Amino acid sequence: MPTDLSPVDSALTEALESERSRQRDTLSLIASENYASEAVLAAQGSVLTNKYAEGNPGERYYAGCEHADTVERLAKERACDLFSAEHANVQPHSGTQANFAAYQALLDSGDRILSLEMTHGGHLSHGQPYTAVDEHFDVVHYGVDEATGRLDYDAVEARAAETDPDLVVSGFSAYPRQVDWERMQAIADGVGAHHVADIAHLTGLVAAGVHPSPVGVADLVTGSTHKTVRAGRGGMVLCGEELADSVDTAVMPGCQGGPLVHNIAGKAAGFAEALAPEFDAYARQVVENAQALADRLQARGFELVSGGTDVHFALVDFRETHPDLTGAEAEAALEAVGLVANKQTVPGDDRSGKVGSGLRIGTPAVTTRGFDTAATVRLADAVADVIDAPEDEAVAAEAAETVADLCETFPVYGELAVASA
Ligand code: DSN
Repeated sequence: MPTDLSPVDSALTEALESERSRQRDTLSLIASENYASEAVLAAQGSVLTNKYAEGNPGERYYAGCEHADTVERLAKERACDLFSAEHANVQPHSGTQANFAAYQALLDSGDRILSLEMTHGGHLSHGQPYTAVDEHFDVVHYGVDEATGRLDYDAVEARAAETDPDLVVSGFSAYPRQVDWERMQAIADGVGAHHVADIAHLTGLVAAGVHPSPVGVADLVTGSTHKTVRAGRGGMVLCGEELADSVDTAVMPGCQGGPLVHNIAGKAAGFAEALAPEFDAYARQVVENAQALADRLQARGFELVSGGTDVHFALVDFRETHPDLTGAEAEAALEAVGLVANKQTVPGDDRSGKVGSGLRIGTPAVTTRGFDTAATVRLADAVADVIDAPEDEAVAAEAAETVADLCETFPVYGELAVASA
């Protein structure tokens, strides 16, 4: 089977080779990114991309699904083992699809959803303006305490009482602290609402027991599968048996047609790796590295939302320390030296999401490359140097040298064929 695209498509080959070089020669600090294993890449790049398999294993709408069935059963069983869930639907194409299916499974059109405001760390699929979620449901929001950057559960409870939602969403994209799932469930119970916990960012930490699990606490748990858990790209919904049929129907035909069986194979491959004992050490190291990063940035005078982190990223707030610097400018200055992070709004931000006054800096991907806390402190110093002097060419040159050295010391992928890398 050809793994080299060059005889048929040189433009595409060049783009893939360039992307492979970019990933090799820069450091991904985007908290939602990771480097999939070669097994996951092989599964996702397999002939399963050719197969239609609407339906569930053993009850498909098409012939020829016996191997797709095996693949999907493996992914479902492994997801259930990994997250101690009774039922897993592994067909959602993304975390956003998983969330939409969860809402479809639990709500009627027009019902009210209470979720975290996006500028405070929520996600688009929790019902931000212009989304299908906002179009189909009545969405209201809660926030974090702007002074502490943390959830004030009493305030969330008061907001739930005030807004009387049908569903409460917990689990976030840019909240650097542990979530108290039991308290969120109690808040939902208090107003007779359902509770969906979105662990898209936390999958790997939850799987490894480094963050408490909402499985068995919330009605439904949703997530993407390619972030901290490092499996094939896509989403999943976890639940108890009593909601299994509703969830399966909400995914297909509710909001999707044919599943992406090649990605489901990637999920199966990555879940097997996350079930291996070494994965727990990886997840612990992700958090230790994030805390080392946070400590070093604070020692260098930076302000962090909530004053630190319990999870896989630190969220820097420039408003006090670098009032003239935007998140977008910081992102660009860092990218120029090979440090790829993302701008972020911070609680109470006056700047838009396209600019932001903060930066989210994550450690899942560099930890996959083998970073320990000493390497992470070097990385933190390079980040701090560049942000303190974004126009200084000598500083940029030195940071770029540090990045090159770290990339060489902690390589990713080696000599994979371009079509697989
Ligand atoms: N885009 C992801 C993130 O960066 O948080 C969420 O889907």
